[in-house]
Amino acid sequence: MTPSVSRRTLVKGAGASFAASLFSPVTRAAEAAAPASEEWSGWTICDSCNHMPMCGIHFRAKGNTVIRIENWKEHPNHFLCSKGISTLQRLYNPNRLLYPLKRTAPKGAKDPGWVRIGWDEAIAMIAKNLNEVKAKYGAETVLFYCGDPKEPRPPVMRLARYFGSPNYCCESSVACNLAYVHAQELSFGGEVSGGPNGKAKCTMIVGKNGSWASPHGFYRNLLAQKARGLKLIVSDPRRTKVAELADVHLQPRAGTDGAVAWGMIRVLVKENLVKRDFVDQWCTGYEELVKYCERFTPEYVEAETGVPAENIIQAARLFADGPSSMMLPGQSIPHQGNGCNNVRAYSLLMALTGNVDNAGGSTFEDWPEDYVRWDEGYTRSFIDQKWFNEPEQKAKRIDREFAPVWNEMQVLCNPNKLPEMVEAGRIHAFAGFGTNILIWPSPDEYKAAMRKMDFSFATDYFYRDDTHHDMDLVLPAAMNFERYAPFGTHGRKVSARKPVKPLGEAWEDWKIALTIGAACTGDSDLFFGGDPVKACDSILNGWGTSYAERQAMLPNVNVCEWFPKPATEKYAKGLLRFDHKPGFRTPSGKIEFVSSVQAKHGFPGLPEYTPAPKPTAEYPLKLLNGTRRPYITHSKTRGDQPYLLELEPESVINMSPDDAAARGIAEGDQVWITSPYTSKKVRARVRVTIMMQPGLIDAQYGWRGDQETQDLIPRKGWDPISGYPCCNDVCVQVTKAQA
Ligand SMILES: Nc1nc2c(c(=O)[nH]1)N[C@H]1C(S)=C(S)[C@@H](COP(=O)(O)OP(=O)(O)OC[C@H]3O[C@@H](n4cnc5c(=O)[nH]c(N)nc54)[C@H](O)[C@@H]3O)O[C@H]1N2
Ligand SMILES: Nc1nc2c(c(=O)[nH]1)N[C@H]1C(S)=C(S)[C@@H](COP(=O)(O)OP(=O)(O)OC[C@H]3O[C@@H](n4cnc5c(=O)[nH]c(N)nc54)[C@H](O)[C@@H]3O)O[C@H]1N2
Ligand code: SF4
Ligand SMILES: [Mo]
Repeated sequence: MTPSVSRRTLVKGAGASFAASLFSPVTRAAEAAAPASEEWSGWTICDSCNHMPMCGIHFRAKGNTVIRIENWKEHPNHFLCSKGISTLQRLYNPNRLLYPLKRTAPKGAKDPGWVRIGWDEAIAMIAKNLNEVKAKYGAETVLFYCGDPKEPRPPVMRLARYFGSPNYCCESSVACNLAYVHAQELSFGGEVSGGPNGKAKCTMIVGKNGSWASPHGFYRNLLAQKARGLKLIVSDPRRTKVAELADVHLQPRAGTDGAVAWGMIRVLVKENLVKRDFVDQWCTGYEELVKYCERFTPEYVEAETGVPAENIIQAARLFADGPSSMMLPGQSIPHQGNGCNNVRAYSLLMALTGNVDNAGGSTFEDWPEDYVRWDEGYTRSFIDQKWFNEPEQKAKRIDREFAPVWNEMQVLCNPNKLPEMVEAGRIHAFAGFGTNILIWPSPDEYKAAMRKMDFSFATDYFYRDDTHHDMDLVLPAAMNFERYAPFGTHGRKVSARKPVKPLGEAWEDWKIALTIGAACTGDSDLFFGGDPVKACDSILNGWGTSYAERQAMLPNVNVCEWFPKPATEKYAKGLLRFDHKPGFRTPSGKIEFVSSVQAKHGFPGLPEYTPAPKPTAEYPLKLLNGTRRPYITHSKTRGDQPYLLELEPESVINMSPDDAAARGIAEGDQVWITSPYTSKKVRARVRVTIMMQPGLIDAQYGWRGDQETQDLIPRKGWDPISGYPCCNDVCVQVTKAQA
């Protein structure tokens, strides 16, 4: 903290009284605003790619203006990428939404007639409308939703809870990586994974391109581990930077991973590489597994997946010679019709080789019992997770029929059938925080659903016409440089921020959610008087610390002793189950090769393999609709951070040299993409690259107008175990556009 700022520190209560008496008060941005001539240091977390934990930003400000951003060198993730650096352009983008807007024209009108209103009017309007819908149709007909922004989630979930709607959803229950966690929970009762670490002899990375999608440390660590002799298996149809380091690069046809995994399982069984003592004591369903794997002979697997038989055998042997760890896919394979089962099949390799919660293998998180990740509410008590898990609440959720396994297992509701649910009268109002309708296949159907709502609002950094056009209210959210909440957790380390004051009349999402909660319920205490810092302290005080204490430590980010020290074999020590008995958090207490929850809902309990849609003469190319690029995040960074738009100003698809040559396409040519599911033609430019194998192209979704690839994906054939759309299971044709 610079002297110029500490002079202006205001002595004002911050959170629970014990914290306030123990520690100095929180420095509030409003009070800290220094004269324009004085420079001071602030600290925040980057939210530009939303993978977690995020990178720390140290900034320099003059008065209330951020003038420079730098690496926060004491932070665990301290190297900023191009997206992080350009968040400064986003902060001062002249198009930012800075005032609450209310529509004055009827929904569906070409011009919504937006007018600026004050916060008092906006909050009163929200409370009145949501409570009216609740009285008329039931609280559960209000859908609370957070998009990819992870930071608003805990208070929005608390708002849904005390408003009384179990229909709380977020982007992670639309798509993203929660289906991978879901797949793991079905077999292991929790997430078990392991990046390349110092004790691993072998690591297998499946459908994950960490060199681009989680850049901090991932690639450097991988290089270091390779240098000390780590064996690396990578499964990825593309030749990524990660795959280029592999000892065995399995390059299956997209969508065929289940066959690869079962082929490896069969090798373990046939070559007596299964750790029988571990399997007999801790797993169920081994006999069924042995029987089912029979059909996945190396010859069949080679024909089905395109992976040479000897590579399957070599990969299985390498993995069995552990300790071995496994990193399973974030969003790639889960976005396939058989995604969950394909992930589950791979994950069983860990159990079969005894590489579960062991040194050098894959481990469960070392978390206190009450803790859940910050994107899921921080603590079970903050969001009252028990309430969401009551059967009575589960029965009111809109995912109960179309994704019953998900409904039973997951606390977050899956909203992918929103259009159908609005049509059926099961959803009447929408409360969105950072919402983007372009994340869904056939976005027009979601736009139409929004138009039919009795009432809807969203908070955002920008006005997005695609999403907001037919809403009743659009509210300005403060950006990461301008907010206190949430605090950060990075393993056992906990960080606070020192922000600038929001521009215009933007409010922190936490303040918006808490203020709406207080207004809807009439209980201000339940929502901390609308104060994000007090809400953070309600969690942090339980951890023996406070926001003020963490802020006073800046720039240091220290361990919070509430988090237990890392341990292995937690399952044997009774550290995983809520009843503290040895075993796993599954219904049987064992690792379930045959999932009892899947079986209960009428699905095969084993993660069986279902072949993915295959290319045809008319649509000969498989499309990966949404692989990450290092300089783009989804739909949002492009116009918001103009520097990034300069790097890739329009939709670019990657294509193999063979496919390009066969179509007379050269690097930079404009093309049309067509699919069997729409009459629309989608425009793109081509990059010709050996990263792609013949028969495969990749694209970025979320471009607007005729570059939007979401229309190419069907609204059927979705994964029945997760209810996720099959963004990566589509076959298309590409033709060169006439000059
Ligand atoms: N075809 C296809 N579809 C996909 C995917 C794919 O790979 N292919 N990926 C899926 C995945 S993994 C994801 S994560 C989703 C992407 O999830 P989205 O929700 O689409 O993420 P963004 O495009 O980042 O858009 C989020 C919106 O929130 C706003 N915003 C950003 N930060 C904040 C904030 O802190 N507060 C508020 N109030 N607003 C904010 C942004 O301005 C933007 O309008 O898309 C999914 N859909
Ligand atoms: N730069 C940047 N970083 C991001 C994001 C971003 O938008 N931009 N988004 C963030 C979000 S929300 C998410 S969910 C994560 C996603 O992080 P990742 O899941 O690592 O993202 P992808 O780049 O899609 O990497 C997936 C890899 O899987 C491969 N793949 C696709 N289909 C298959 C298949 O059938 N089998 C196998 N074995 N592999 C397959 C693809 O070729 C690709 O290389 O990234 C996060 N980080
Ligand atoms: S990797 Fe880049 S965009 Fe993602 S949190 Fe770090 S700096 Fe921000
Ligand atoms: Mo995601």
